[in-house]
Amino acid sequence: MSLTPENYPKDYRAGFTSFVGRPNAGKSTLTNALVGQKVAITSSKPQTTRHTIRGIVHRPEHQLVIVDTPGLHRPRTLLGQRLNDLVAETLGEVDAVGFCLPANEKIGPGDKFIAQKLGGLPPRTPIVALVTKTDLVTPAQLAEQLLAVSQLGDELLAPKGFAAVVPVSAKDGYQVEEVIGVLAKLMPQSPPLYPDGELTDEPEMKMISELIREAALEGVRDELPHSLAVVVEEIIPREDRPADNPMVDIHVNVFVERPSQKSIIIGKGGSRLRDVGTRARKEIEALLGTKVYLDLHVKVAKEWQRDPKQLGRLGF
Ligand SMILES: Nc1nc2c(ncn2[C@@H]2O[C@H](COP(=O)(O)OP(=O)(O)OP(=O)(O)O)[C@@H](O)[C@H]2O)c(=O)[nH]1
Ligand SMILES: [Mg+2]
Repeated sequence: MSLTPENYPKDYRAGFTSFVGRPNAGKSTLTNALVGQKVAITSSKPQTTRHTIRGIVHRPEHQLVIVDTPGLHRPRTLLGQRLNDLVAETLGEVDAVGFCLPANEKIGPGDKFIAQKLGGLPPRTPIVALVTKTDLVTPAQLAEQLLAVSQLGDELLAPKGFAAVVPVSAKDGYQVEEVIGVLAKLMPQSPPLYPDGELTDEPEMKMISELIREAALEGVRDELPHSLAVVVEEIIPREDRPADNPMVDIHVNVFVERPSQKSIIIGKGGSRLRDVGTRARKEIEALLGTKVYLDLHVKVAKEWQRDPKQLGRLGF
């Protein structure tokens, strides 16, 4: 029998945990691993996540709503500022925080900056340190990092420190279930917040634009990842298709900030853009369960990351 708000175990727990951390700390990859399906795009480029994404973890005894957030960093543009504000807002509304720190990188000023912010949260919000990417270090290095992380908590989150320090690898699945268990214990007793089987509340349009941005991020460098924005303009079911083999046309604008970036994205004779389209299309077809024709247009939106009007138009 499936779980409903009327029928659930008496000691059932459900609530929200926000993942925060520096750009690239592994927040989105861990969110996907906990949910068991891709709900957030990931990449080796910093600032991949640009909005909060909810991923829902269902277990018989509890439901965990993970709120993945953009990486916190010293902002250099209006976009950066808006992303930091978004994270700060989110932190006020959750039952617990998962602070992600990569096992393979020394704790730096960026992490201390975040720990200080977390120190300013209401004292009842428990903060769990999640030491990510453990597959990249030796057991000795991991032990050292766990100690350093605990010390960071004792220093900057006094008097409580971290509620727990949990090593995890989203890549090989090490301790993924453990993370769910530790966080679930910190959730309040509550009926389920989402229906059984619902894994995210991301709108389809948003998921599609994100999958295209993920494909476009691959292989670009320097400023370009930051300059990319993707907007799905229309999704139109193709007419005259057999009922058992439908197809949709998806019209998409890919924005960059400079004409030179436009040529990079398009590539020689359009080869790079075609490649991005092919990779994104496969993922979108899997998501929608129908054949897809992707129509990608690259446009220049000058300095959009610094321009309030254009940021608004792009949904920030
Ligand atoms: N080896 C290894 N790599 C990982 C693991 N988790 C994440 N990564 C890699 O780390 C990079 C960053 O991962 P993301 O999940 O996008 O990081 P993020 O914290 O969401 O980054 P932003 O959204 O930019 O703040 C990607 O290249 C991932 O493949 C892990 O457990 N092991
Ligand atoms: Mg992310």
